Amino acid sequence: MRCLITGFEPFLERSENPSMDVLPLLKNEVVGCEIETLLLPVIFDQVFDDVKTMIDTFKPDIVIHLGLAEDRDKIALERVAINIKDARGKDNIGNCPIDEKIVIGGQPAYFSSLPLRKFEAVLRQENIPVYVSNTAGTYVCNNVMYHTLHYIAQNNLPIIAGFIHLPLMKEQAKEDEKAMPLQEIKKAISLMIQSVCTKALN
Ligand code: PCA
Repeated sequence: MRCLITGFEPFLERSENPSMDVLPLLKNEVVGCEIETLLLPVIFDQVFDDVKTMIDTFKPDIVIHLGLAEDRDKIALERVAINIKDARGKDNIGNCPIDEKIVIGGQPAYFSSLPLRKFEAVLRQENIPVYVSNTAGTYVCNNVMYHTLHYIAQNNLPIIAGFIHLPLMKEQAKEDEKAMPLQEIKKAISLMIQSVCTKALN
């Protein structure tokens, strides 16, 4: 099994991003699964470039995109990506698209093909706060999720893919902010990868 995990650079007023910090902790974490990681720019027009290259060359069985949602206090398993760019703030090169389509002529939305309820159950068992979220927003995270699912659909690829939003990590949060220790975030992601790899091995 090959698994591509992506994270994001810091953006807007934050100087850290747990989805970036967790990447180096994931390599060789899951027996039977070859994990590649990729750090993505928070740039609407460039975010999919390296993902596409990695899908074509590494040929993953699973793609899991990770990003920060600082208003969430649980691991958020995103159900759906919608065909809209509607930025609440500028991306990292100053673009701020409003009401634009991600793919002109593309379908309105794609559902995640990751086993979200299985992930939810695996994390609940370990008492890690988690839920299935019905919006990935309309900023760069939704954008990459849409692009990836669209590319997989268009090319009929045997890949399951989706997006998971992370809370702030304790190490970066102010005292009054909701957050999760980086080690717990790492454990959560490893458990989810393990659950899909184990299923494939059986
Ligand atoms: N979160 C942003 C983009 C990068 C990230 O980590 C989002 O939720 O769209």
